Amino acid sequence: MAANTLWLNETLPEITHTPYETALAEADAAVWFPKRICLDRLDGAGEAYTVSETADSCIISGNDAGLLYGVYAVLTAWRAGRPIPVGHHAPAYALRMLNCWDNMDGSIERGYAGRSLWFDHDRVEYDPERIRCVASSLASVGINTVCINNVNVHESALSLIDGQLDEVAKLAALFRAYHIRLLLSVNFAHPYIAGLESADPLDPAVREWWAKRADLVYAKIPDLAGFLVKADSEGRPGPYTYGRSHADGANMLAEALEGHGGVLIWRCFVYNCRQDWRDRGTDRPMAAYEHYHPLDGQFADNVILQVKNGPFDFQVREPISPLLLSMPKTNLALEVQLAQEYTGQQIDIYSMPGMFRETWDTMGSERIMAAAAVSNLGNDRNYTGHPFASLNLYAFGCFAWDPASDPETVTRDWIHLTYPALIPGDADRLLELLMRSREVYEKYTTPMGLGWMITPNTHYGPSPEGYEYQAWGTYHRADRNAVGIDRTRKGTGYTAQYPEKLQDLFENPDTCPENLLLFFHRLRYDAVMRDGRTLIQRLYDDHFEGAEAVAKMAEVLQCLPFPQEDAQVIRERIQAQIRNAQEWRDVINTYFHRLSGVDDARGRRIYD
Ligand code: GCW
Repeated sequence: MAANTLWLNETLPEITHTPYETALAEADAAVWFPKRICLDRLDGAGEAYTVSETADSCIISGNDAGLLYGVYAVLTAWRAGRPIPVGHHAPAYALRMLNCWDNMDGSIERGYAGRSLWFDHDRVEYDPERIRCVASSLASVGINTVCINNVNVHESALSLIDGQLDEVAKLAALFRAYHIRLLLSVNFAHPYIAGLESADPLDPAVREWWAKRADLVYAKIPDLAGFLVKADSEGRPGPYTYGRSHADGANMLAEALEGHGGVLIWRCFVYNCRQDWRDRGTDRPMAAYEHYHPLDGQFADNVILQVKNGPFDFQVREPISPLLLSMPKTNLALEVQLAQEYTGQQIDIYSMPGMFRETWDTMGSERIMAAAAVSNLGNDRNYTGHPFASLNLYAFGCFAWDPASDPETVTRDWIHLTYPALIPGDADRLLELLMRSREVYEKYTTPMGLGWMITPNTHYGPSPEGYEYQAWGTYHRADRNAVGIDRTRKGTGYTAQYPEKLQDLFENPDTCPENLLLFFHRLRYDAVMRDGRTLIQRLYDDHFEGAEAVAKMAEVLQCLPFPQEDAQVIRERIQAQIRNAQEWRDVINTYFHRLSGVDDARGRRIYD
């Protein structure tokens, strides 16, 4: 089967100079660039490149990876109708990672684009053409690391660093052609499962086991980026079993990798997932900070703590995780989720460039040295389920390379690359639709940072009390008068985890950003919002407006000439999104109407 591409038509075949030049020539470089494109390799390292218009050598880098990125940048600019990016370009982070939650049986945890591209039948299995296409697309936006297996490392995945190493090494070679290194999720209890008496990180036998395992792995894959670990989280094993700290656990694994130049990435998604809903003394968003802040400075140099962008779990809107702002002596990686687990599952349209802008704007920490994204890829024909979902992957790459990226430019470029045949007016309409899509989804689901009214487990569609009496720590505690949890210093004390400026901002309902009001505050339905409406009216209005906006999106999409294969998927999915938005609107409005007894001031239909 001929492989489809993501946003670029060119899948560059190899990594030597000549094919780059050929690819550029074939892309009709002369049209936009008066000279032959030459590539010049200087001595040196690093992924940076320089594009110059004056010298004979137009793309210069000290490294083949830099040349590759330079070529793609020039191609992208050309396709997007922008001037070529003359100047010096260096990535903000050395590690720009995709985390795939692929299982060995071919399923993908929270995957919405089909099955795994590289696992099936408990083995490594793939179509090399499709791997090349994906790798080439990832490289075109500078992604240089791919974790191929789920952070929940089930028994069958233990073989990835054992019996199936040769297969993993072959896959690594395919990615390597595009300067992408693999990363592997490992199970903290692996030595114990393999027959040792424990997995205690301070047990010398355990340390030795991991050191040997790392030697074996690196003998086959010398450029492996390292290991990724989810420990003591949602039932996964970890150092707490042995009364050890997460620094003990991470450092032990880091030591095994150090001699090979590998990094140990340790996820900070740790919280009590067996909470009693009656317990008001535990506030889940506080957990990561409570676990890790006291350990600041205790991690080895080749450990990176990977922190989700928000303190909960990839809700439609969350404030920045305070942990990202409070670990001055620890290497950190930001983790975002492209897989639209809570954000429409690649059926509903939800573009993330705006969210990336906000995240990077509030983060600004010098300790962030890597960016990771939970993948939205699968083996669907178009790789991302909804063709528009590939924008999020594209945008992640852009922001991970350059956190100063502009959401509109990124979205516009992606449109030009993906749908080159759209005339300018149509491209503008698509741009506007995509740029607004997050806000629209937010309105018909859970506006103002409320979150967690989603159907448990599947995480698609409304269920206002689905999580209310469960053990996950995800409560809104709506009653007949009010909704939300007071997370100020007078409440759970969560705001105190932020640096002073943000603390003050969030603490006060008058200064708290409106789109986060119900994340930080418990408000009465008759509370008056900044524009004079009551909270309850605002809830009704947002849900009506959100659903209406989806209907309008459908009208716009109907008029845009997409290529046939995409057109059908887009048509089907917008119809599903319309139904989803109506369901959210009606269920949530009815829920609040029944609780509060307050009618919609505009007399619209609320079902009772
Ligand atoms: O949001 C939760 C998901 C789990 C996921 C977990 C995590 C991989 O529902 O499916 O497990 O986050 O990030 O580890």
